[in-house]
Amino acid sequence: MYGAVVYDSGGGPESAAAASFRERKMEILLWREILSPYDLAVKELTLKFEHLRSEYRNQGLYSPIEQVTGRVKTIASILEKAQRKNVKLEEVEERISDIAGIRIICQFVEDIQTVVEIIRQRTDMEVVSERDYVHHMKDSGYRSYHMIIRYEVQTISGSRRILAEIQIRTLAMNFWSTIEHSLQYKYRENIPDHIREKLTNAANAIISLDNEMSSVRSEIMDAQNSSQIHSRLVADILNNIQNLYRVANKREIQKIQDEFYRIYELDDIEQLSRFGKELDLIAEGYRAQSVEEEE
Ligand code: 0O2
Repeated sequence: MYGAVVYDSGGGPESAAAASFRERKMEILLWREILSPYDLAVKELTLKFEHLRSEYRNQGLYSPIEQVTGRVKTIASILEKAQRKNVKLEEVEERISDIAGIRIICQFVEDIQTVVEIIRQRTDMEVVSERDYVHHMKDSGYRSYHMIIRYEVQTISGSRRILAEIQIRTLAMNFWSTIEHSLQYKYRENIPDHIREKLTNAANAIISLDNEMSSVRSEIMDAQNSSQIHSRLVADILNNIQNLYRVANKREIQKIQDEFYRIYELDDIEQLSRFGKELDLIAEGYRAQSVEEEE
């Protein structure tokens, strides 16, 4: 049969199974090369969104981004989607826009729009298209905001502008879609009617849950902000005390420490903040003193 027996570099005959294994290995190597820029894009984008989250938190601000995850679609899933959508292999990179996928999870529905605006304003991502499944729920009950972006990565063969998909949704929407996705995987698109019905009910419950949470959003945000301010204050105070150990005398440190425990137990953020400022002045005094001594 044509192509059934090929010859390896050693000149001996190679079995059809070995040849097909070798071809598959080459294919996998090729896919690895194709997917490499997508892997880079996922890493970079995840880092960038995570960094935004830390910037908000470090400045004591509420972050519209709660969690960020990313993945490169598996080869099997790319091939399955290409087949389902009748996409030729050479068109895969242009027609399958979620090879690189980022998921941004928010606490509240309102945060989704904030994240969308942030992405629209960025100069390192060009928004190609958007789909609002938050306000236009899919028949399945799926809700999420999708943005397809073009993103530039630098590779050893130069720069590449590739497509990536960003899915933005609330924690509650994510819970629903994760469960539904695993059922789709199990039932391969043929989810039994009684389960479908339960999923629809759950999707409606998710809408109510998100609405309920939105109605107490400002209270929740206030509580989260003060808890963040509290933990930052405590971290700064402990850091100052630790530094003072090196320069101040033991009795003074002991007094500062006792005072800290006393105020900490009062659970009063105003007093803690005042104590923190006083400690800053003491630490500043020691720093000035050590500079004078060095001179
Ligand atoms: P996976 O396994 O998550 O990668 P289209 O442009 O409409 O022809 P496409 O690209 O499927 O086709 O667009 P769409 O509908 O916006 O879906 C893109 C992704 O959104 C899907 O990717 C899913 O991740 C998610 N999604 C869409 N609909 C549903 C749904 O009903 N349930 C769940 N759980 N997720 C959904 P993939 O490649 O289908 O899957």
